[in-house]
Amino acid sequence: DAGDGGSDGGSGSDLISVGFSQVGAESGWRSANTMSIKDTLTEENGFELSFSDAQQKQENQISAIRNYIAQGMDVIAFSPVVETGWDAVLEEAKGAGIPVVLTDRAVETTVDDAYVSFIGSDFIEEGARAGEWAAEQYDGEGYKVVELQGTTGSAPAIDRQEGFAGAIEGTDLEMIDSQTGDFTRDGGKKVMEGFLTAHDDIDLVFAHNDDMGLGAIEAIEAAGLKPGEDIKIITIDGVKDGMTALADGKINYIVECNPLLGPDLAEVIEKTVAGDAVDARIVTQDEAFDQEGAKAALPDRQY
Ligand code: GYE
Repeated sequence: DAGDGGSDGGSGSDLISVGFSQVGAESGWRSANTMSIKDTLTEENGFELSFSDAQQKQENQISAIRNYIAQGMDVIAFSPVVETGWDAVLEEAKGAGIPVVLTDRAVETTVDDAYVSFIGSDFIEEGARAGEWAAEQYDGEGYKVVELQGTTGSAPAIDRQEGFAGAIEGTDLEMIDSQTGDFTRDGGKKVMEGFLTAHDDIDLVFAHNDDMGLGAIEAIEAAGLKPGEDIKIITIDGVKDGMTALADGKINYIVECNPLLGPDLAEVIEKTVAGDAVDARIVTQDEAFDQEGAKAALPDRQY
């Protein structure tokens, strides 16, 4: 069917066909995000979803998007693994008249009107909230901080780093090392092992997501130290495993990043197909949790 860019060619179905290119399955956040998208873009709700996992590789995302263009999907949505390098494929989608929706992560592009909407959190704000909390807690002591960055070149890694750095500027916190752990638990563990070998005076870890913070916990414990006490940990996301570590006192603070973007995405797609106006930017609302907050939130946490 398809091939003409219309809704599902000759099959006669009025489902909206959507091609979704996901980043990968690198973290608990990503699993929850995928679940939200699959649970919302169902046939029952009027969608025919084609979903692909790019395993954190931009070239896989680009070929998935090209496939969706060739198939004449009604709408293409994706969560761009990195910010740059999308101009050609965005131009192709535009040329084919297929609207694009960005979820979760931003792109930097020179293509005009490259997408109808970008749905996701404000990552600079998340980094800033983490930094502000750190600066309040540890004021006056000359604290040494290390940073576990997300995927190099990704919007959340760039923005969280910037937000945190801005918030601790001029405080007693000093960033002594910063490397990418690619948003994975294993990456966080390996980078933290390196930090612990290189520095014997780390007070605080800022991890760009829960999974890397959980990996850092393993490395800290293996080094005979107590996470949350000898070395404090701040993370971003607020998935169940992270919140559990926070409730247990192994993580000290979590800034939430809401992964449940499916409902907003469904609404934007429906409006776009109907020819209605949509907001060009939809900012997801996030909370932040300390130990007590995590204990209170955990029983109702869905992911
Ligand atoms: O924080 C991290 C995931 O893009 C907001 O990607 C997302 C980030 C999230 O791997 O856990």
